[in-house]
Amino acid sequence: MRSFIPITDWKHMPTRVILDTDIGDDIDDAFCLALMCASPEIELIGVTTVFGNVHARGRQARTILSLAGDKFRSVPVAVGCSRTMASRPRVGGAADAELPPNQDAAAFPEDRLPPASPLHGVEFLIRTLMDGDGDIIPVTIGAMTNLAAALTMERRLLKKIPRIIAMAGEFRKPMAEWNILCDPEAAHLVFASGIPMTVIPWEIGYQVQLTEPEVQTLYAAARPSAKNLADAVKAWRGRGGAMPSLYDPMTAATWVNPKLCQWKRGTVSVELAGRDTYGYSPFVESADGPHTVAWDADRAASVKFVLDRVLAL
Ligand SMILES: [Ca+2]
Repeated sequence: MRSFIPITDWKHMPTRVILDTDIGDDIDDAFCLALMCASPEIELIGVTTVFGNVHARGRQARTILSLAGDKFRSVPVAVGCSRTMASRPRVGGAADAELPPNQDAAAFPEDRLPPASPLHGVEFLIRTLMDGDGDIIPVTIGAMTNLAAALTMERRLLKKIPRIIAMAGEFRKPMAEWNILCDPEAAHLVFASGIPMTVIPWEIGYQVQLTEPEVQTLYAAARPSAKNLADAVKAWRGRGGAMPSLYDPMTAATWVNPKLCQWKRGTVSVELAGRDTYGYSPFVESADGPHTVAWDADRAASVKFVLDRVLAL
């Protein structure tokens, strides 16, 4: 077994990011978007939505941005792919584009929001990344359909994207993690692209779960952004959610402070052929692999980092 890689390997720049999200189902996307707005180390230059009801997801994203302050109201939100590339139907879950996400009660109606970007999410990704200086990092916290489609349509992106940060996969338990399971073919295209990736697996969110007193801290918040996040948590819990696990916000939290986790390097692949292992994501350690994966998180420090920032937004 290889040892954990040193934190000194990290490059903190660039910090311009596009967030690609399935906000509205699990609650952690809302935490992630709020955390990005609350983090001066990150410049959020766009949001794309993916999977199922992408229009309602975009409305929730624009709600969070509009509450985060004037400079975020103009951040473009582009609606992306509702359907996936997956070769097999996914068991369970709401991929139906007609179903509202469970946190829809926390999203403003359309007439209270800045308009969505006129571009499709995939087009937004291609144009923004190609127009950049090779310094823009896509952060994917849902199915990877938009990013895989962008890489397929515009192969020059392979040289334009310096790194991808993803919440995806699981390397220690025999399971298909949700974001990969929603579209394994897309995840395969992204992981096999050769672009360096920083990966937050399912295990990290499992380790970094809020407690009831921590949720109550959020419920007691007075600031509009934090109150809206509390409303989203309440809507999510009212629809069967239990305790928020901070899978998605650990992408942004560890980009700002990598010491929140220990890390390994190697190669992640996506299983597409197995009868019972479709969507599994095996990880093989190596010193020069393209993928840096989080292995263990400091729960207390991670929760404090995320809550302190979103409560102050
Ligand atoms: Ca997500």
